[in-house]
Amino acid sequence: MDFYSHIKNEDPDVYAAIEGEEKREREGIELIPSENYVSLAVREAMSSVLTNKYSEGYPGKRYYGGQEFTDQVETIAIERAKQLFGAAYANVQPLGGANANIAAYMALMEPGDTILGMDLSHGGHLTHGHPVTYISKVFRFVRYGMKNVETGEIDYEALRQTALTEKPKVILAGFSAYPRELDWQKISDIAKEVGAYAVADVAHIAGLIAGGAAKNPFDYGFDVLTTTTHKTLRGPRGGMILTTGGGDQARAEEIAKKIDKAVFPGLQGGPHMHQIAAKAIAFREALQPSFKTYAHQIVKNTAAMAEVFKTHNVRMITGGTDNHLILADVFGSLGISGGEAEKLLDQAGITLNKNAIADDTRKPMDPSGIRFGTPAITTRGFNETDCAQVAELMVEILTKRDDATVSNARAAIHELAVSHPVPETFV
Ligand code: DSN
Repeated sequence: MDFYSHIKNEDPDVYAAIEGEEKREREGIELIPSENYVSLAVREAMSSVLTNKYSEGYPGKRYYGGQEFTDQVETIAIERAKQLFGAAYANVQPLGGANANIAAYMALMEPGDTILGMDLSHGGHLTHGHPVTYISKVFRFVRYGMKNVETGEIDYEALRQTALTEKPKVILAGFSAYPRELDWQKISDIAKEVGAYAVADVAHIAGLIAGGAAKNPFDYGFDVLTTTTHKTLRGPRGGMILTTGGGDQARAEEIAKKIDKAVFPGLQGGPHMHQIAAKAIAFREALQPSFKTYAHQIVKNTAAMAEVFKTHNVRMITGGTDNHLILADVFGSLGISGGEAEKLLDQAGITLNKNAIADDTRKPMDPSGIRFGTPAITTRGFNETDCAQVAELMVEILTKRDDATVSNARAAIHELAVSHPVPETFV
Protein backbone atom coordinates (compact mmCIF):
# COMPACT_ATOMS: atom_id res chain seq x y z
CA MET A 1 0.00 0.00 0.00
CA ASP A 2 1.18 3.51 -0.79
CA PHE A 3 2.34 5.02 2.52
CA TYR A 4 0.64 8.29 1.51
CA SER A 5 -2.46 6.99 -0.25
CA HIS A 6 -4.89 9.12 1.75
CA ILE A 7 -2.87 12.31 1.44
CA LYS A 8 -2.56 11.64 -2.27
CA ASN A 9 -6.34 11.38 -2.67
CA GLU A 10 -7.34 14.16 -0.30
CA ASP A 11 -4.66 16.81 -0.50
CA PRO A 12 -2.65 16.90 -3.72
CA ASP A 13 -0.83 20.10 -2.70
CA VAL A 14 0.73 18.63 0.41
CA TYR A 15 1.22 15.32 -1.38
CA ALA A 16 3.26 17.04 -4.09
CA ALA A 17 5.54 18.60 -1.48
CA ILE A 18 6.05 15.29 0.33
CA GLU A 19 6.75 13.49 -2.94
CA GLY A 20 9.26 16.16 -3.85
CA GLU A 21 11.07 15.71 -0.56
CA GLU A 22 11.05 11.89 -0.97
CA LYS A 23 12.72 12.25 -4.36
CA ARG A 24 15.22 14.79 -3.03
CA GLU A 25 16.18 12.48 -0.18
CA ARG A 26 16.38 9.43 -2.45
CA GLU A 27 18.33 10.93 -5.32
CA GLY A 28 20.67 13.30 -3.51
CA ILE A 29 23.26 12.86 -0.82
CA GLU A 30 22.48 14.11 2.65
CA LEU A 31 25.53 15.33 4.53
CA ILE A 32 23.91 17.54 7.16
CA PRO A 33 25.39 15.86 10.25
CA SER A 34 22.23 16.26 12.32
CA GLU A 35 20.02 14.44 9.82
CA ASN A 36 19.32 10.79 9.16
CA TYR A 37 16.79 8.35 7.71
CA VAL A 38 14.41 6.61 10.12
CA SER A 39 12.94 3.16 9.63
CA LEU A 40 9.44 2.59 8.33
CA ALA A 41 8.51 1.29 11.81
CA VAL A 42 9.45 4.66 13.30
CA ARG A 43 7.46 6.46 10.62
CA GLU A 44 4.43 4.24 11.20
CA ALA A 45 4.50 5.02 14.91
CA MET A 46 4.65 8.74 14.11
CA SER A 47 1.44 8.40 12.12
CA SER A 48 -0.33 6.15 14.63
CA VAL A 49 -3.53 6.80 16.60
CA LEU A 50 -1.40 7.77 19.59
CA THR A 51 -1.40 11.28 18.15
CA ASN A 52 -5.06 11.49 19.23
CA LYS A 53 -4.37 11.14 22.94
CA TYR A 54 -3.74 13.67 25.70
CA SER A 55 -1.59 12.24 28.51
CA GLU A 56 -0.46 15.05 30.80
CA GLY A 57 1.56 13.59 33.63
CA TYR A 58 3.66 10.44 33.71
CA PRO A 59 2.90 6.69 33.58
CA GLY A 60 0.55 5.81 36.45
CA LYS A 61 0.05 9.51 37.36
CA ARG A 62 -1.95 11.18 34.59
CA TYR A 63 -4.44 14.02 34.63
CA TYR A 64 -6.74 12.41 32.03
CA GLY A 65 -8.36 8.98 31.74
CA GLY A 66 -7.82 6.32 29.11
CA GLN A 67 -4.09 5.89 29.65
CA GLU A 68 -3.79 2.09 29.60
CA PHE A 69 -1.84 2.01 26.37
CA THR A 70 -0.04 5.34 26.56
CA ASP A 71 1.39 4.24 29.91
CA GLN A 72 2.66 1.08 28.25
CA VAL A 73 4.29 2.99 25.43
CA GLU A 74 5.98 5.59 27.62
CA THR A 75 7.22 2.95 30.08
CA ILE A 76 8.77 0.93 27.26
CA ALA A 77 10.49 4.05 25.91
CA ILE A 78 11.82 4.99 29.36
CA GLU A 79 13.20 1.52 30.08
CA ARG A 80 14.92 1.26 26.70
CA ALA A 81 16.40 4.76 27.01
CA LYS A 82 17.85 3.86 30.42
CA GLN A 83 19.31 0.66 29.05
CA LEU A 84 20.88 2.39 26.03
CA PHE A 85 22.73 5.02 28.03
CA GLY A 86 23.17 3.35 31.44
CA ALA A 87 20.89 5.90 33.12
CA ALA A 88 18.97 5.59 36.37
CA TYR A 89 16.07 7.78 35.13
CA ALA A 90 14.82 8.96 31.78
CA ASN A 91 12.27 11.56 30.75
CA VAL A 92 11.24 10.90 27.16
CA GLN A 93 8.68 13.69 26.85
CA PRO A 94 10.77 16.67 25.60
CA LEU A 95 9.48 17.62 22.19
CA GLY A 96 12.95 18.40 20.93
CA GLY A 97 16.53 19.10 21.95
CA ALA A 98 15.84 22.76 22.76
CA ASN A 99 13.06 21.76 25.16
CA ALA A 100 15.29 19.14 26.75
CA ASN A 101 18.01 21.71 27.40
CA ILE A 102 15.64 24.36 28.72
CA ALA A 103 13.91 21.86 31.01
CA ALA A 104 17.28 20.69 32.35
CA TYR A 105 18.26 24.31 33.10
CA MET A 106 14.91 24.91 34.81
CA ALA A 107 15.32 21.75 36.88
CA LEU A 108 18.82 22.52 38.11
CA MET A 109 18.85 26.32 38.43
CA GLU A 110 16.87 29.36 39.57
CA PRO A 111 16.48 32.37 37.26
CA GLY A 112 19.62 34.49 37.37
CA ASP A 113 21.90 31.54 38.16
CA THR A 114 25.08 31.05 36.18
CA ILE A 115 25.79 28.32 33.65
CA LEU A 116 29.21 27.71 32.10
CA GLY A 117 28.98 26.43 28.53
CA MET A 118 31.01 26.08 25.37
CA ASP A 119 31.62 29.23 23.35
CA LEU A 120 28.99 29.29 20.63
CA SER A 121 31.46 30.10 17.89
CA HIS A 122 33.63 27.19 19.07
CA GLY A 123 30.88 24.65 18.50
CA GLY A 124 28.23 25.31 21.17
CA HIS A 125 24.53 25.43 20.30
CA LEU A 126 21.93 28.25 20.22
CA THR A 127 20.25 26.78 23.31
CA HIS A 128 23.54 27.03 25.17
CA GLY A 129 22.74 30.69 25.70
CA HIS A 130 22.94 32.52 22.40
CA PRO A 131 21.85 36.13 23.00
CA VAL A 132 18.97 35.73 20.50
CA THR A 133 17.30 33.11 22.73
CA TYR A 134 14.82 33.88 25.48
CA ILE A 135 16.60 31.49 27.83
CA SER A 136 19.73 33.67 27.69
CA LYS A 137 17.67 36.35 29.45
CA VAL A 138 16.69 33.93 32.22
CA PHE A 139 20.09 32.48 33.12
CA ARG A 140 23.54 33.99 33.07
CA PHE A 141 25.75 32.22 30.54
CA VAL A 142 29.54 32.33 30.78
CA ARG A 143 31.89 30.61 28.34
CA TYR A 144 34.83 28.33 27.74
CA GLY A 145 36.36 27.47 24.40
CA MET A 146 39.23 25.94 22.49
CA LYS A 147 42.81 26.74 23.37
CA ASN A 148 43.99 25.67 19.94
CA VAL A 149 41.58 25.85 17.01
CA GLU A 150 43.97 23.82 14.83
CA THR A 151 43.88 20.80 17.17
CA GLY A 152 40.57 21.36 18.92
CA GLU A 153 42.13 21.23 22.36
CA ILE A 154 39.77 22.77 24.90
CA ASP A 155 41.29 25.22 27.37
CA TYR A 156 40.46 23.13 30.43
CA GLU A 157 42.55 25.30 32.75
CA ALA A 158 40.67 28.43 31.66
CA LEU A 159 37.43 26.47 32.08
CA ARG A 160 38.45 25.61 35.65
CA GLN A 161 39.48 29.17 36.48
CA THR A 162 36.19 30.53 35.10
CA ALA A 163 34.30 27.93 37.12
CA LEU A 164 36.17 28.91 40.30
CA THR A 165 35.49 32.61 39.71
CA GLU A 166 31.93 32.48 38.38
CA LYS A 167 30.66 29.63 40.58
CA PRO A 168 28.18 28.23 38.01
CA LYS A 169 25.32 26.01 39.13
CA VAL A 170 25.70 24.00 35.91
CA ILE A 171 28.69 23.20 33.74
CA LEU A 172 27.41 22.31 30.29
CA ALA A 173 29.50 20.21 27.94
CA GLY A 174 28.33 19.47 24.44
CA PHE A 175 28.18 20.92 20.98
CA SER A 176 26.62 20.99 17.58
CA ALA A 177 29.72 21.82 15.55
CA TYR A 178 32.75 20.38 17.32
CA PRO A 179 34.47 17.41 15.64
CA ARG A 180 36.44 16.06 18.61
CA GLU A 181 35.87 14.07 21.81
CA LEU A 182 35.65 16.15 24.96
CA ASP A 183 37.59 15.18 28.07
CA TRP A 184 34.46 14.34 30.04
CA GLN A 185 36.49 13.37 33.10
CA LYS A 186 38.19 16.75 33.35
CA ILE A 187 34.90 18.62 33.03
CA SER A 188 33.19 16.37 35.54
CA ASP A 189 36.06 16.84 38.02
CA ILE A 190 35.84 20.63 37.68
CA ALA A 191 32.07 20.49 38.23
CA LYS A 192 32.61 18.50 41.42
CA GLU A 193 35.32 20.90 42.58
CA VAL A 194 33.00 23.91 42.29
CA GLY A 195 29.81 22.13 43.35
CA ALA A 196 28.11 22.44 39.96
CA TYR A 197 25.93 19.92 38.17
CA ALA A 198 27.72 18.36 35.20
CA VAL A 199 25.35 18.31 32.22
CA ALA A 200 26.23 16.95 28.78
CA ASP A 201 24.24 17.87 25.70
CA VAL A 202 25.01 14.85 23.54
CA ALA A 203 22.39 15.53 20.87
CA HIS A 204 24.89 15.17 18.05
CA ILE A 205 26.71 12.10 19.30
CA ALA A 206 23.95 10.18 21.11
CA GLY A 207 23.98 7.47 18.46
CA LEU A 208 27.75 7.18 18.65
CA ILE A 209 27.52 6.78 22.43
CA ALA A 210 24.69 4.25 22.17
CA GLY A 211 26.72 2.30 19.61
CA GLY A 212 29.94 2.42 21.60
CA ALA A 213 31.76 4.65 19.09
CA ALA A 214 32.05 7.63 21.46
CA LYS A 215 32.55 7.89 25.20
CA ASN A 216 29.53 8.06 27.48
CA PRO A 217 29.73 11.08 29.85
CA PHE A 218 27.89 8.98 32.47
CA ASP A 219 31.03 6.84 32.72
CA TYR A 220 32.87 9.97 33.90
CA GLY A 221 30.50 11.11 36.64
CA PHE A 222 28.15 13.38 34.70
CA ASP A 223 24.81 14.04 36.40
CA VAL A 224 22.57 14.64 33.40
CA LEU A 225 22.51 14.00 29.66
CA THR A 226 20.21 15.89 27.32
CA THR A 227 19.79 14.77 23.75
CA THR A 228 17.68 14.73 20.67
CA THR A 229 16.38 11.37 19.53
CA HIS A 230 17.00 11.97 15.83
CA LYS A 231 20.46 12.77 14.43
CA THR A 232 22.95 9.90 14.97
CA LEU A 233 20.44 8.07 17.20
CA ARG A 234 18.24 7.67 14.11
CA GLY A 235 14.89 8.06 15.81
CA PRO A 236 12.00 10.47 15.35
CA ARG A 237 12.53 14.18 15.91
CA GLY A 238 12.35 14.69 19.65
CA GLY A 239 14.32 15.05 22.84
CA MET A 240 14.96 13.35 26.16
CA ILE A 241 16.75 13.89 29.45
CA LEU A 242 18.61 11.18 31.35
CA THR A 243 20.20 11.19 34.75
CA THR A 244 22.45 9.03 36.93
CA GLY A 245 23.11 11.73 39.51
CA GLY A 246 26.81 11.12 38.96
CA GLY A 247 26.30 7.54 40.15
CA ASP A 248 24.63 8.53 43.43
CA GLN A 249 21.12 7.03 43.57
CA ALA A 250 19.66 9.57 46.02
CA ARG A 251 21.05 12.47 43.99
CA ALA A 252 19.73 10.84 40.79
CA GLU A 253 16.26 10.50 42.27
CA GLU A 254 16.23 14.10 43.43
CA ILE A 255 17.39 15.37 40.02
CA ALA A 256 14.92 13.13 38.18
CA LYS A 257 12.00 14.53 40.20
CA LYS A 258 13.08 18.07 39.37
CA ILE A 259 13.45 17.18 35.69
CA ASP A 260 10.00 15.60 35.51
CA LYS A 261 8.44 18.72 37.06
CA ALA A 262 10.40 20.99 34.76
CA VAL A 263 9.28 19.15 31.61
CA PHE A 264 5.65 18.91 32.72
CA PRO A 265 4.04 21.13 33.91
CA GLY A 266 7.02 23.51 33.89
CA LEU A 267 7.63 23.76 30.17
CA GLN A 268 5.32 21.55 28.12
CA GLY A 269 1.71 20.42 28.00
CA GLY A 270 0.59 16.97 26.91
CA PRO A 271 3.37 14.73 25.66
CA HIS A 272 3.30 13.67 22.02
CA MET A 273 2.63 9.99 22.53
CA HIS A 274 3.02 9.06 18.85
CA GLN A 275 6.50 10.53 19.01
CA ILE A 276 7.24 8.64 22.24
CA ALA A 277 6.16 5.36 20.60
CA ALA A 278 8.52 6.14 17.72
CA LYS A 279 11.31 6.85 20.21
CA ALA A 280 10.70 3.46 21.84
CA ILE A 281 11.01 1.76 18.46
CA ALA A 282 14.19 3.65 17.57
CA PHE A 283 15.72 2.78 20.97
CA ARG A 284 15.07 -0.90 20.31
CA GLU A 285 16.76 -0.55 16.94
CA ALA A 286 19.73 1.14 18.63
CA LEU A 287 19.99 -1.74 21.11
CA GLN A 288 20.64 -4.23 18.26
CA PRO A 289 24.24 -5.36 17.63
CA SER A 290 23.98 -3.95 14.08
CA PHE A 291 23.69 -0.44 15.52
CA LYS A 292 27.21 -0.79 16.96
CA THR A 293 28.51 -1.55 13.48
CA TYR A 294 26.59 1.44 12.15
CA ALA A 295 27.97 3.83 14.79
CA HIS A 296 31.57 2.74 14.20
CA GLN A 297 31.11 2.98 10.43
CA ILE A 298 29.97 6.62 10.77
CA VAL A 299 33.28 7.46 12.45
CA LYS A 300 35.32 5.55 9.83
CA ASN A 301 33.41 7.20 6.98
CA THR A 302 33.89 10.70 8.37
CA ALA A 303 37.61 10.02 8.85
CA ALA A 304 37.82 8.92 5.20
CA MET A 305 36.30 12.23 4.11
CA ALA A 306 38.65 14.19 6.38
CA GLU A 307 41.62 12.40 4.83
CA VAL A 308 40.62 13.69 1.38
CA PHE A 309 40.21 17.25 2.62
CA LYS A 310 43.59 17.00 4.32
CA THR A 311 45.24 15.74 1.13
CA HIS A 312 43.87 18.76 -0.72
CA ASN A 313 45.05 21.11 2.03
CA VAL A 314 41.57 22.26 2.97
CA ARG A 315 41.73 23.58 6.50
CA MET A 316 39.51 21.73 8.93
CA ILE A 317 38.72 23.31 12.28
CA THR A 318 40.45 21.14 14.94
CA GLY A 319 42.56 19.58 12.15
CA GLY A 320 40.18 16.70 11.45
CA THR A 321 37.52 14.67 13.22
CA ASP A 322 36.94 12.03 15.90
CA ASN A 323 33.20 11.82 15.40
CA HIS A 324 30.53 12.15 12.72
CA LEU A 325 31.22 15.68 11.48
CA ILE A 326 33.75 17.93 9.82
CA LEU A 327 33.93 21.72 9.89
CA ALA A 328 35.93 23.00 6.92
CA ASP A 329 37.18 26.54 6.43
CA VAL A 330 36.37 26.78 2.74
CA PHE A 331 36.72 30.56 2.64
CA GLY A 332 40.21 30.48 4.11
CA SER A 333 41.36 27.50 2.02
CA LEU A 334 39.52 27.81 -1.29
CA GLY A 335 38.30 31.41 -1.35
CA ILE A 336 34.62 30.47 -1.50
CA SER A 337 32.24 31.47 1.28
CA GLY A 338 30.25 28.88 3.21
CA GLY A 339 27.01 30.17 1.71
CA GLU A 340 28.26 29.95 -1.87
CA ALA A 341 29.73 26.51 -1.20
CA GLU A 342 26.40 25.29 0.19
CA LYS A 343 24.58 26.50 -2.94
CA LEU A 344 27.09 25.09 -5.39
CA LEU A 345 27.14 21.67 -3.73
CA ASP A 346 23.35 21.69 -3.62
CA GLN A 347 23.35 22.02 -7.42
CA ALA A 348 25.31 18.79 -7.54
CA GLY A 349 22.85 17.01 -5.22
CA ILE A 350 24.98 17.28 -2.07
CA THR A 351 23.16 18.80 0.89
CA LEU A 352 25.13 20.28 3.78
CA ASN A 353 25.09 23.51 5.73
CA LYS A 354 27.15 26.66 5.81
CA ASN A 355 28.57 27.14 9.28
CA ALA A 356 30.56 29.70 11.20
CA ILE A 357 34.06 28.59 12.09
CA ALA A 358 35.73 29.46 15.39
CA ASP A 359 35.97 33.24 15.81
CA ASP A 360 34.60 33.73 12.29
CA THR A 361 34.88 37.27 10.96
CA ARG A 362 32.17 36.70 8.35
CA LYS A 363 28.41 37.01 8.98
CA PRO A 364 26.32 33.97 10.13
CA MET A 365 24.24 34.02 6.91
CA ASP A 366 27.40 33.69 4.83
CA PRO A 367 30.17 32.41 7.10
CA SER A 368 33.58 30.96 6.27
CA GLY A 369 32.80 27.32 6.79
CA ILE A 370 30.74 24.33 5.82
CA ARG A 371 29.66 21.60 8.24
CA PHE A 372 29.02 18.10 7.00
CA GLY A 373 29.01 14.51 8.19
CA THR A 374 28.10 10.93 7.44
CA PRO A 375 25.24 9.67 9.70
CA ALA A 376 22.69 9.67 6.86
CA ILE A 377 24.87 8.24 4.09
CA THR A 378 26.19 5.58 6.47
CA THR A 379 22.58 4.51 7.04
CA ARG A 380 22.39 4.04 3.26
CA GLY A 381 25.40 1.73 3.36
CA PHE A 382 28.14 4.06 2.13
CA ASN A 383 31.61 2.80 3.05
CA GLU A 384 34.97 4.59 3.28
CA THR A 385 35.59 4.34 -0.48
CA ASP A 386 32.19 5.84 -1.31
CA CYS A 387 32.76 8.63 1.22
CA ALA A 388 36.20 9.40 -0.13
CA GLN A 389 34.65 9.65 -3.60
CA VAL A 390 32.04 12.11 -2.32
CA ALA A 391 34.76 14.18 -0.64
CA GLU A 392 36.83 14.25 -3.85
CA LEU A 393 33.79 15.45 -5.79
CA MET A 394 33.15 18.15 -3.18
CA VAL A 395 36.71 19.47 -3.37
CA GLU A 396 36.62 19.41 -7.16
CA ILE A 397 33.34 21.35 -7.28
CA LEU A 398 34.52 23.91 -4.74
CA THR A 399 37.85 24.37 -6.53
CA LYS A 400 36.75 24.50 -10.19
CA ARG A 401 33.20 25.87 -9.77
CA ASP A 402 32.29 25.59 -13.46
CA ASP A 403 29.06 24.21 -14.92
CA ALA A 404 30.67 21.14 -16.47
CA THR A 405 32.25 20.09 -13.18
CA VAL A 406 28.99 20.56 -11.28
CA SER A 407 27.04 18.69 -13.93
CA ASN A 408 29.47 15.73 -14.02
CA ALA A 409 29.49 15.62 -10.23
CA ARG A 410 25.70 15.66 -10.19
CA ALA A 411 25.60 12.56 -12.39
CA ALA A 412 28.13 10.78 -10.15
CA ILE A 413 26.23 11.74 -6.99
CA HIS A 414 22.94 10.57 -8.48
CA GLU A 415 24.55 7.24 -9.36
CA LEU A 416 25.95 6.83 -5.85
CA ALA A 417 22.61 7.75 -4.30
CA VAL A 418 20.41 5.44 -6.33
CA SER A 419 22.81 2.53 -5.89
CA HIS A 420 22.44 2.95 -2.08
CA PRO A 421 18.68 2.89 -1.44
CA VAL A 422 17.40 4.09 1.91
CA PRO A 423 16.75 0.95 4.03
CA GLU A 424 13.21 0.35 5.29
CA THR A 425 14.20 -1.56 8.41
CA PHE A 426 17.18 -1.92 10.75
CA VAL A 427 16.28 -5.05 12.71
N1 DSN B 1 19.85 22.15 14.10
C1 DSN B 1 20.66 21.16 14.76
C2 DSN B 1 21.95 20.95 14.08
O1 DSN B 1 21.94 20.96 12.87
O2 DSN B 1 22.97 20.77 14.70
C3 DSN B 1 20.87 21.44 16.19
O3 DSN B 1 19.74 21.91 16.79
